[in-house]
Amino acid sequence: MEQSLVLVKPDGVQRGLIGEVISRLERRGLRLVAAKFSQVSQELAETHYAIHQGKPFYEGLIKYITSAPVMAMVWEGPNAVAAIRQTMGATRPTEAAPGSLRHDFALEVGRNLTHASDTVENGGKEVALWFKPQELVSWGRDADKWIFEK
Ligand code: DAT
Ligand code: MG
Repeated sequence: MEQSLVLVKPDGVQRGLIGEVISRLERRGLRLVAAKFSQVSQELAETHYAIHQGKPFYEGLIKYITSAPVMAMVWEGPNAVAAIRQTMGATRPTEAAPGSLRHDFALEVGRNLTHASDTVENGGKEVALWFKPQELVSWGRDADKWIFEK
């Protein structure tokens, strides 16, 4: 099953939006696999955002993600990566589709509430970076057959 890392970033946690993010993903039909509330270390932040190293916003990004706790989760489902990115909305809140989280709750790219993996391959890598294999729960939901076609 396709999996994505999802983070409710420090602004989302401080603004009391953890429940809103979880609610939207649950409502969409995605299945929760793992969750932990934690303070992100400098080392984890730098590894997670290694691809952005050297960009003008990099230092601010690391400061932001390490500034307060985050809610880190793994969600799965058919087309989970694309579905979750759509539920989050475009990186820049002013370009995010109406009804998406970033549209409905954010204004600035540097305070855009959430992170979600951008490809299936990165989903796998990010899940492995943030969670130990034994922290991932493999389970069946009674409603799965009404949400997942196969
Ligand atoms: P996304 O989080 O939608 O995957 P990304 O991977 O391109 O976006 O960038 C990671 C984060 O870095 C993004 O959520 C917010 C920040 N960011 C990206 N581009 C930025 C910019 N031009 N100015 C400030 N922050 C930026
Ligand atoms: Mg990204």
